[in-house]
Amino acid sequence: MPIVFITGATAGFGKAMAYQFAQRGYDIIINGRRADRLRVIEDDLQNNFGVKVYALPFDVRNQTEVKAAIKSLPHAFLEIDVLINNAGLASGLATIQDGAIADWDKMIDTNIKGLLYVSHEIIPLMIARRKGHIVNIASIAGKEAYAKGNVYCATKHAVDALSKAMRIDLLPYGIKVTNIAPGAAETEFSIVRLHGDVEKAKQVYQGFEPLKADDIAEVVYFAVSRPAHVVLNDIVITPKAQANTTYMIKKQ
Ligand code: NDP
Ligand code: 8X3
Repeated sequence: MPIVFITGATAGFGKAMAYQFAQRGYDIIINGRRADRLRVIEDDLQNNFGVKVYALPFDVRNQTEVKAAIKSLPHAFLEIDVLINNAGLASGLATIQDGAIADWDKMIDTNIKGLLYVSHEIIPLMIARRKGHIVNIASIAGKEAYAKGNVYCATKHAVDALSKAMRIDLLPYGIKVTNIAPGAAETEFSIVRLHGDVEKAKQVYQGFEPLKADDIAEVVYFAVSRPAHVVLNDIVITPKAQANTTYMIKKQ
């Protein structure tokens, strides 16, 4: 069975992708910091879909932890066919002059450095097999900046650039790279961005129908399941009400 490694699978897109790939018979490595959630998902996937699941809790920001965790994978899970770099977050929504350094560090460390740390450990395994597919979850925020999005947008522009760069560097090894750029999707994303303010987070998605985590998971599975000679390079997905990062029609 093919193996998919999903970072940030305790919630949102990552969790939906774990279910999507399990339904299609993939064995799955799931990551996130909340180990209790990983255990529940691991049991559920194994019981419902009969696939092999390995819960691998670690913080993508900690390079030592990332390296040790991936090194500890059992032999049966080392032939990773698909890496989905999904773990990420926005922290704070503020103008550049009002931004908090702690928020900036968190976003840069998770969205850019975390993605690099995980990729650094898994790419050699793919190169050795001359095959693999890396899916980077970027954002529409990586296509255009928007008010108060500054550093989050910068991190997602970096993901966009890394997808392009990986595609070039990994071309000789037959490794595919797909960049996924979603618009507004209702997950735990806004709760995290707004530092736990659940009510304010709900308001972000009022007046229009946002994307759901499953909408993204379906597209990721579609991209990964194309024939061997086909690569979907870059996919922007928005809800119908959203034209770009700034122009959105909301009903009052
Ligand atoms: P959620 O907050 O629902 O999920 C984020 C996931 O990332 C969680 O599983 C979380 O797990 C994990 N994560 C966060 N930090 C770390 C870390 N340091 N180490 C390991 N795992 C971590 O958000 P989404 O599902 O919406 O977000 C997934 C990705 O999609 C992110 O990269 C986000 O930027 C991007 N995105 C989201 C959009 C949206 O509108 N929702 C639109 C465009 C892109 P845990 O807390 O257990 O560690
Ligand atoms: C999340 C979508 O538009 O809030 O990446 O930045 S947006």
